[in-house]
Amino acid sequence: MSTLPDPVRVWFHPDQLRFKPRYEWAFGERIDHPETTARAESILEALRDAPGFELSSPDPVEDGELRRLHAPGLLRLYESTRALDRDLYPTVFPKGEMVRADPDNLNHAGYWCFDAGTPLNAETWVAAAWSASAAASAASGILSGDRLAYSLSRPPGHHATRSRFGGYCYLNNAAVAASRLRRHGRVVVLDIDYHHGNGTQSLFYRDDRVLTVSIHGDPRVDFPYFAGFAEERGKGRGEGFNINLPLPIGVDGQEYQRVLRDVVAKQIAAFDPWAIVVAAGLDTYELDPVGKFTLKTDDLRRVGETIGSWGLPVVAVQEGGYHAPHLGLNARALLEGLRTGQASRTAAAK
Ligand code: Q9C
Ligand code: ZN
Repeated sequence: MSTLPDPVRVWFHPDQLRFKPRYEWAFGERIDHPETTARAESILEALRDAPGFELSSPDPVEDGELRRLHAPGLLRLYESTRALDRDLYPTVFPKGEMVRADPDNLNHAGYWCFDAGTPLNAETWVAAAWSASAAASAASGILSGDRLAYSLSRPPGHHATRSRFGGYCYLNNAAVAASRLRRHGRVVVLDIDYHHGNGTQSLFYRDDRVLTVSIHGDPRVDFPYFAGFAEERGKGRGEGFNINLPLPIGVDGQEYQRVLRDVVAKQIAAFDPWAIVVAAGLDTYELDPVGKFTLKTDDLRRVGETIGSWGLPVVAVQEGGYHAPHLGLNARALLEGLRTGQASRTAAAK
């Protein structure tokens, strides 16, 4: 008897489209902001037409759940941004010396920010909160038996730390998903975005129940510059439970696949998790204007197949990916790959 697999739920809320960052600063130049609403629209269009996907509206994540990951001051600042009548780019970033920062004073926003590419306006908070809610609902889908769930998170999340936003990220969506899953056992966050997932790394750095693995462009030459080195392996009981795999620019699909199969697969198998969160950045794509790897759409499909073949439930949380015209096709390829990989594993087990 053959049955069709259940459709993959695509978690998304239309209010995620309300936030429209217009520009960012890159090496002194004002450039169009890469993190556009066209990205999410490209993905929605590609998955709407594809068989096997079903659009679902998330439940709002509660403040208490966000507070277990993010500092009260950061969340309070986001509340304050609702009064903004313009885009705010922090320009003063006080460091560790004695500073008293007031989250009700938007002139102090730089205290909770680490770069100049991540503006705040009156729509930031609503979009970011739904983006995190989508990840939370996707994780809950896994808890009630889904084998694969996709959070169309936008704005992205993996650069957001406990108390700072940056890298186009405000709330750490993948960490929200991982936290829901971690109550039920060991969880891996595998970050395949082109950029190092510094926020996710820092949130679980002392945690031995969440293994964080990030494959990314060498941070000596690419954002976030200050983290993502192989020597960062975790602290305290979390020592050994953070793995960074920085790769040179120009890496292609074959080399990427080799890292996944020869290095990542073994580390994850040794950790023996019950579920995996994929921080699913697609800025490793050859035409991406921000990332500097050269993966093709079929390489992204194979990345999905490899991860799916590990036989674990998967929450894929959208991160970067800035070539909007092909972003939907790439998301679809990754997700179809994940499903094919999972099916091959199920078939082999029978
Ligand atoms: N012109 C994510 O992919 N800015 N964030 C680089 C580019 C920072 C990327 C300058 C890139 C952050 C989620
Ligand atoms: Zn990225």
